Amino acid sequence: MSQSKIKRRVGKYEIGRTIGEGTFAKVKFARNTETGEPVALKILDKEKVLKHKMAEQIKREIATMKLIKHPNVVRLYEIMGSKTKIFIVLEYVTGGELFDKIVNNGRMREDEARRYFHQLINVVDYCHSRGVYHRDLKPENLLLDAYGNLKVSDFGLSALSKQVRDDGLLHTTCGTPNYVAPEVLDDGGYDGATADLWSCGVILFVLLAGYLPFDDSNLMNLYKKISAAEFTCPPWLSFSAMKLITQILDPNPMTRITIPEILKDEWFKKGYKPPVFKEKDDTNLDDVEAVFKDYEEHHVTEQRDEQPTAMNAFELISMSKGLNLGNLFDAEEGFKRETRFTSKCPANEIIHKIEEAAKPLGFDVHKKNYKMRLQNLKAGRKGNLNVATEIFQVAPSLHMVEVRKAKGDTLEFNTVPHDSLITISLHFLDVSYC
Ligand code: ISQ
Repeated sequence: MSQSKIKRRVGKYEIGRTIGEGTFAKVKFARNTETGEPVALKILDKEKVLKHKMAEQIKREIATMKLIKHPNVVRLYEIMGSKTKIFIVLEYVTGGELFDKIVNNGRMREDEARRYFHQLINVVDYCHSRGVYHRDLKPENLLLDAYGNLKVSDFGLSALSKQVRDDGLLHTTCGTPNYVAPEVLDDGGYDGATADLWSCGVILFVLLAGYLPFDDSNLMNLYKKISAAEFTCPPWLSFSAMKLITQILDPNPMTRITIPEILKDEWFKKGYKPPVFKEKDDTNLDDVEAVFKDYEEHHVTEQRDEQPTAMNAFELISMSKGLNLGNLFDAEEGFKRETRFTSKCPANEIIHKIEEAAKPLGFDVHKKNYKMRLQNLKAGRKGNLNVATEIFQVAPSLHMVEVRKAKGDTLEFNTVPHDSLITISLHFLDVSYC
């Protein structure tokens, strides 16, 4: 927050707030200034990509992704490069993460879970038939559009889910591997198709049970449970759902059920409609070539305009889900990947109160201008939980505080300690939710 706001532009895109973060990429909300269309902009640091010798893999994966056009996959529109960065322009979806539904409402009814599972299997089948494997299917990659349809992100971009650990080396899995197939954990080479199916089985289990099939605070025990496929179905599961899950969560990839077999399964077949979509094959890969050959004449310019504005009503609306102002002011919505509230307190006081609330909860607090990063030193299920907060001025005496998961587990973010932090901050501040 400041009296003047920096507006960043990359080529024809005006860059907004951060909506996601990973090791190699930051995802920002952006708007195409020519068409007004909102997009998600994945920003990679060229130096980081080169340092880890990932340019070839990322180039190959981006080129493949451009060819994937499926109604349930987040579209990759184009890629651009500047002197120091690579920008991947993606479809922007507004419905949040699928698993927020579980966090807010608990497990799903079988018909609802089946509808999402149909869409997931359709995507996985389509991508596998084109030789594209996800290799990191997990809740963060399962988004929803404004109509409640599944949109899988990062299909084929497995390089971006690699992690740089403290040893400086790249690792494919990081934190606890709740969704990862046993053969992937074994590290002895695996087939991408059967491994993706295992992750689909874990996802189906969570939708129907409301909790994970394999979980243990001790990593070794968790590995053992996954390797032995040691899980128990909850008593409310129908026999046919239980049968399908058991066939998917088969620790032996050679005998694990295949997609053609799933399509014939009794539980799966109920209400299934094969996907119908028109695929226009007008994809051009010149932009991918230009970025990775680093043609200077193709570099987009990064501009920063100093604007004497605080956040206006349009920006506020754009931060709510779609154009639904109800979401902006609905206090009952519960906690998600991000939560916003407003306060009439001065910005410095808001920062001070959040810091006061965060420290006893085990957060290490880093402050920079009106942004804060709260790092939970007690490791969560997916490594340290990081929470980013940012303060925006909405009116001279009104601020909006955004609290966002920066790293870690969605389920954990939505329970302790994030909600304790918000509850305590709310107690100190004169607030209402956005
Ligand atoms: C598209 N829309 C919203 C959020 C996103 C996060 C990551 C990748 C794509 C996205």
